[in-house]
Amino acid sequence: MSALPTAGVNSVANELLAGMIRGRALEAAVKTVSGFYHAALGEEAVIVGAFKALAADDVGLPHYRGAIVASLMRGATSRELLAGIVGKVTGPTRGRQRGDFVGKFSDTHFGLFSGTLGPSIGYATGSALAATLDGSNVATLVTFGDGTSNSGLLYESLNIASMLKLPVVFLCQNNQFAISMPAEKAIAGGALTKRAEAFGIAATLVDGNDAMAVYEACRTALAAARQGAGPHFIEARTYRAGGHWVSDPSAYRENLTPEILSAQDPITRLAEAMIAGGSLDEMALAEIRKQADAEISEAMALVQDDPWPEAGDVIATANAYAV
Ligand SMILES: Cc1ncc(C[n+]2csc(CCOP(=O)(O)OP(=O)(O)O)c2C)c(N)n1
Repeated sequence: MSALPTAGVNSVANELLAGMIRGRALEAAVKTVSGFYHAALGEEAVIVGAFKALAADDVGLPHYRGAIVASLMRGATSRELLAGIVGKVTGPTRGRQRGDFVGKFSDTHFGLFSGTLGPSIGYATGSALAATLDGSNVATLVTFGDGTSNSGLLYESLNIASMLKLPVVFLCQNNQFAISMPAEKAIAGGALTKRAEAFGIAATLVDGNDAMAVYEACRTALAAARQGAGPHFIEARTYRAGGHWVSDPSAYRENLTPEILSAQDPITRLAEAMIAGGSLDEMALAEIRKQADAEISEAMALVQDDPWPEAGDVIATANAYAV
């Protein structure tokens, strides 16, 4: 069971719970139209906790897995995100690029520009450098997987972020797999926090299935970064409850039992903690689920009727995000 939210933060707990339920419903809808979607099933606490912790002006760069859930947390609508997946003109790229890895772009939110993993860590560091040069009070958060944590760019970024005390939070969404490669067979030295500490960066290991714990760790690190404390590294240890993509049967995994999955499930854990603490009851939980399902089915129905892009518009520009 998750740590019980303390008094005064029940509204945050409610938003985290609703965010995870909406995110899961959104991804369930995506699964009906794309077998190659890389779902964040089981990892919602990391995404929702981290992106809820951002202030409106902060910059967020989500890992590709769950990027649409991160976008949802930053105000994108389920309709535009689904349109982005299906490729309709109502999507963030107006049908020019499939939206699985990106969600919605804005001045403060950047999904992956391509399927290449790692560069967003460098972009985040650049964003934090820009904030420092501008004298602005903006922090940047970037999330990436355990596989991506072996990218050399992370270590260049940790180095410069530490030397220049940049306001950036590096968060590893450690779901313990990179496709079929278990993290324990790919990450030398065990805890990733030790790597960050070697660069003089404060580092925290957090239970990635506890949305409140992720939220608190990120909120604290972002606030400190805004006040000039420099970078912070967070490893949020979670669990990829499904395959690498939704049609991957995960034949290489032996421990994917329903018992393990339900014991770790971040939605169940937060809901149970809230029910035990008296800030939620079964009826309210059912209502949150009902509203999320209704929102997503309505969005999907609208997207089905949305127009496809004109061929000329799709090929007219190399920049999928150009207006
Ligand atoms: C630079 C780069 N190398 C390899 C790949 C191929 N690839 C796609 S997903 C993936 C696994 C990434 O693992 P992780 O960072 O742990 O993220 P997860 O898929 O577990 O969320 C790999 C290796 C890639 N997209 N980019």
